[in-house]
Amino acid sequence: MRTLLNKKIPLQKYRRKTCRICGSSKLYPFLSLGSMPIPNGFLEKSDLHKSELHYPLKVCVCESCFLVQLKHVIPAEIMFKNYLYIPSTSQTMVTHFQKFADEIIKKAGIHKITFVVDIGSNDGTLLSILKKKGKRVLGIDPAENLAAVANTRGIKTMNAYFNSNTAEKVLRQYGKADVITATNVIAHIDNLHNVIAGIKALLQTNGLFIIEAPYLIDLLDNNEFDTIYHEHLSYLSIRPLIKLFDQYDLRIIDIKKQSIHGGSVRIFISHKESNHSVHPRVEKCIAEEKLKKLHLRSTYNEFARRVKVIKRDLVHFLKRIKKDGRTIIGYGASAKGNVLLNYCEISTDIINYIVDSTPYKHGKYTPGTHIPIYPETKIKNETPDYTVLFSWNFAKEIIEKNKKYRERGGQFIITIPYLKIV
Ligand code: JHZ
Repeated sequence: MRTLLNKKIPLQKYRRKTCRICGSSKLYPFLSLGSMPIPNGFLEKSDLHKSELHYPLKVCVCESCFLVQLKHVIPAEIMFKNYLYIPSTSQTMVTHFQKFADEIIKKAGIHKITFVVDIGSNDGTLLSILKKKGKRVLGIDPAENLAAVANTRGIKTMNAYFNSNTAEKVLRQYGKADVITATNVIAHIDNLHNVIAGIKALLQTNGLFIIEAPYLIDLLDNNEFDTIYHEHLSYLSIRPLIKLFDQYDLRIIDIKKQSIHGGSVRIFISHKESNHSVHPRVEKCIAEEKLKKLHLRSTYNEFARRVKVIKRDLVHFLKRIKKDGRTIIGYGASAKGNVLLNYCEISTDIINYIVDSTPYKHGKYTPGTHIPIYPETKIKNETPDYTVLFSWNFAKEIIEKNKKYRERGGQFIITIPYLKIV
């Protein structure tokens, strides 16, 4: 596969020299996945002959506060203005958000929550559940296409990036928020200080700021290297976040582990002066991070070594079965799938097509590797020998709904945490 690293890209300008939480310049790089297009940059057929901009994908750990982060920051407008990822096409995600909404409502019973603001509200999936339960809701999302979808569904959504200016606007128009949620969005934010200053201003005295994001320990333990991509600027763990919140007189009061997206954490944050008490789970989590040696270079070097082994084994296996005349397709045109494809240099010579449940992705092509994307129904009539599961995080749901494909002899290839055929 060609690497079209456009010489005009000012890489120097995109490089971060200091940690986004503590400002230290002690950033230890431990893995490079090469250069590739942004993984949600799906292409139209008419784009296929054009060159694509490839951006470096290097990850490092701050040796002062231990935040794992990307070395380069691609401008947010390139990645989020028009966004094709929506969680609502997955039943697992919808059920997850329903349970999350129930948890918020349960807390609401105690703390009289009425107004909920969701940052990175996407198409309004979480807020629509809360709205049905009688809460006043406001979404904030930078994607023009998704903010429009949410507003059409009746979920009031500001098309904006959340920061201290946006917080001021919300304050003026709607008043303070009882709950502010941010699911799968904190990792995407470069200027975390500006965002947390906005949270501090917008949150009620006894309000809750609730973050959910993939957890660094799961990423490392399960070799989830394909979740490392340009959108995800930080790979969250608890200790660096404590340092960040402390500067704004905010504190973590509880942490609940979630199985979603290969292992996530739901973190509850409040003002220090609030009447919330701190759950012992917070100390437990800190202890676990020490035990997992998240502060040592060797932890990251060992992870990088395993990533290279996964690439070698997967490429070797796919080439062998292809040579044997087997047909291979993919399932789930996910961002992480595009990282795997680009990093392993797997293209249409190996994968015929990918099926996906997101209508916005149908008829488009994967960035960098140009594999066509079709609706899931395509494998109702065809039985490719092998299907690579690019959305391994939804393996249960996808395998369950494709029972018949397996009965007809089709097999799934699971790549993460290690190569497995089912
Ligand atoms: P999925 C997203 O990453 C984007 P991605 C984002 N950057 C983020 O932070 C992480 O999530 C956490 C399809 N599918 O969720 C739908 C089926 O086709 O793994 C999606 O295109 N059939 C915000 O893009 C893709 O797979 C199904 O039955 O890596 C899943 O993408 C199901 C369940 C999914 O996220």
